[in-house]
Amino acid sequence: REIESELRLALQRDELSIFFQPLIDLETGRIRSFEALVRWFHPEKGELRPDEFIPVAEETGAIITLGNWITAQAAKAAAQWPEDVTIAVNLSPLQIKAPGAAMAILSALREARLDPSRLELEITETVLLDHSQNTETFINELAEAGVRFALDDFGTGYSSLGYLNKYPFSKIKVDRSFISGINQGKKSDAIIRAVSGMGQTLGMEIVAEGLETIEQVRAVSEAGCTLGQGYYFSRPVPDYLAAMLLAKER
Ligand code: G
Ligand code: G
Ligand code: G
Ligand code: MN
Ligand code: NA
Repeated sequence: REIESELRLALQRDELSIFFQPLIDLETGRIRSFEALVRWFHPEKGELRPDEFIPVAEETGAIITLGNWITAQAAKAAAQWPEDVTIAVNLSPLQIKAPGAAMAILSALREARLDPSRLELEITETVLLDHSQNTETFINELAEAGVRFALDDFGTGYSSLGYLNKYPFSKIKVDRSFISGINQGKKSDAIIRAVSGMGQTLGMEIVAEGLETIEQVRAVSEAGCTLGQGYYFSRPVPDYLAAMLLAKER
């Protein structure tokens, strides 16, 4: 396919870049973390979203090189930030199962001189579904080194409590479909409240993602979420703007 060969070239031509979206402490209003989100600026097609090319990279195996590059770039950017600000990186299931996956992440951290505790890996429940030994080893090895884990898109998959018991997640990210359901006469408010209560009990932070309005921010704070992310606070921005957002508040 066209996009397949173009993606190979994009890697060589520096058409990819990492954007950063802040996670805001809902109590203090300060930035606690940024999520790394990859972007592809195609010379003819303009900006391509990860939904359009990550699946292609997964099919072709390019996700391994691409994923390692993303982690390395994200770690380098985070190394420039204040020490209490962390970086979150999304992982594809294929990345986790690749041989040497944990090692690649640890060496990216070493190279960037970023403490492992400042990296958070976002994984979705689908990753955990097949109960692969590789996945378990990957998570345990990195957790041992101090890397944190966040369960992404929570509520869209199986939402198994078994995963929360088995793996050392420090955050649960409530999927934005629940946030957009707030005040819509749906049960979203109650679900967010229940997940927050569970998180509190388990010592995990609950992130509300996709916050677009002040009403949503108020509702999720009220429901017990401790962190918020979304266009209400900031869109994903390039590294120099992320640094400026941090400089402004410190
Ligand atoms: O730049 P660095 O040495 O960290 O790159 C490691 C690998 O990541 C290389 O094999 C490179 O081809 C690949 N890679 C993936 N995406 C990009 C990109 O957008 N730019 C560059 N320079 N390398 C990329
Ligand atoms: O950035 P955007 O909201 O368009 O992201 C769309 C989807 O692509 C999300 O599910 C997000 O997790 C995923 N995504 C964004 N950046 C990365 C990345 O660097 N690696 C992987 N594996 N997925 C990403
Ligand atoms: O699957 P994941 O949660 O990693 O996806 C993050 C995606 O959500 C990114 O593509 C990002 O651009 C998008 N996003 C971030 N904030 C908002 C928001 O407030 N509204 C909407 N609609 N999308 C958002
Ligand atoms: Mn994510
Ligand atoms: Na998510």
